[in-house]
Amino acid sequence: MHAWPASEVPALPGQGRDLRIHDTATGGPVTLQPGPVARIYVCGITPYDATHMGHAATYNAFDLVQRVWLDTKRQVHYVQNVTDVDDPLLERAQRDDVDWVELAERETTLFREDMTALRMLPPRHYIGAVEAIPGIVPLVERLRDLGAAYELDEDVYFSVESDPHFGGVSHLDAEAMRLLSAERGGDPDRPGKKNPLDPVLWLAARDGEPSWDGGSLGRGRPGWHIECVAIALDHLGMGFDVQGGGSDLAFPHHEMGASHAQVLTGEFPMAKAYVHAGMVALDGEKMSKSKGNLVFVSRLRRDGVDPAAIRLALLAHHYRSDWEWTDQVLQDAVARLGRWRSAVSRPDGPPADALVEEIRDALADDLNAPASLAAVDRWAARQQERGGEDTGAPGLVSRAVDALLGVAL
Ligand code: 5CA
Ligand code: ZN
Repeated sequence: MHAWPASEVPALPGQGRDLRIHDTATGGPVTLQPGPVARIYVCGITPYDATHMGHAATYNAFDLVQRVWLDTKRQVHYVQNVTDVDDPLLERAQRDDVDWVELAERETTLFREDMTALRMLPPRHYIGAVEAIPGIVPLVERLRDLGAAYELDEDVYFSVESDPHFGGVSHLDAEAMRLLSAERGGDPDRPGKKNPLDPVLWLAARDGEPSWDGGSLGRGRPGWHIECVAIALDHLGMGFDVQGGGSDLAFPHHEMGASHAQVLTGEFPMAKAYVHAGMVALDGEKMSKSKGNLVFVSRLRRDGVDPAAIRLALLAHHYRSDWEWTDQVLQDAVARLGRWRSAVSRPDGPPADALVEEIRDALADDLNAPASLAAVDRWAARQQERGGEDTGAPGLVSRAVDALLGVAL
């Protein structure tokens, strides 16, 4: 699949710091020291509805990861998937009586437009589940040959007990895992499974559902976790730097994915850090396509909201906190954007070299975007109160805010 166009990242004087980030697996901060090419996999959308503020907040967090790395003069190899075949997509297509392929294409197109408008850097490889199927089948076959997968009726399941590290991403107890598995696409109550948590790797063809040639597995379609593993291993290999997504992906998705990959390769760990963004809520409940309590990026754009203000609204919250979208959040962001634009449009201002370092320090410290906004606020306020004589400062601030925060002033 094609991704979306990249916005330019201005070069800044000096160099940023190595990123220290919270890792769900170890439960604490890790300082990542990638090679010259940092490797990141971020789980993509299931395209059955438009991009909402929750999605946008999660992609914003991982966009910042890339910007911090780019500022350390590394390259970034970023991979993202599109879950363009899965139960929720097929169910929505059936409910609305639309073709599932058309639904997925339409929503993926809209997602690309939203990401472009928000200046999110595009992945180098943007891969759909359907196009990944030829790579998924041999992995499932290999898991079966290793004794880590078994058949139930004609479906193929992964045996979680085959990975000695299973549980090491989310650290949940069995009961919590069971509940979350039932909530998030698993089938813990299906009779005949070796362990109720075992996730499906390959689902045999069902009437009225799309299916593909699965070689020795028979016709069918892939399970959710193996999709991301196949794409990540194909394009990044084991031991990549960051596996990212919202906190609702820690279990089962990232737990299962890590186990699949670790059993397949015999290597540990799949990722050096498992990074999870908090959940954005609306009216007290997690924003979710299944609940329908959504604020869409595309809707705000259609209403004339500047995408830079949407981005500032996201940046005003620490990526790890759960927060609530309100009109006030947006109004505050619009006001801040106005103040910043007016500040950088003046011919001079207070020197800004220290500000650039403050933004760098804040972001390198577990992506503390709110602290970086506060630093820019202070510079703009100082300029407003006392002016300044540095003619290079407004341009430098504008470039730093663009390069490090993805906000075009
Ligand atoms: N296709 C799978 C991942 S392989 C999937 O979870 N798709 S999704 O469309 O449901 O979500 C896309 C990303 O947005 C995931 O990282 C998910 O954790 C995140 N996300 C979903 N809802 C919210 C929310 N309310 N707040 C923050 N992030 C969210
Ligand atoms: Zn995924």
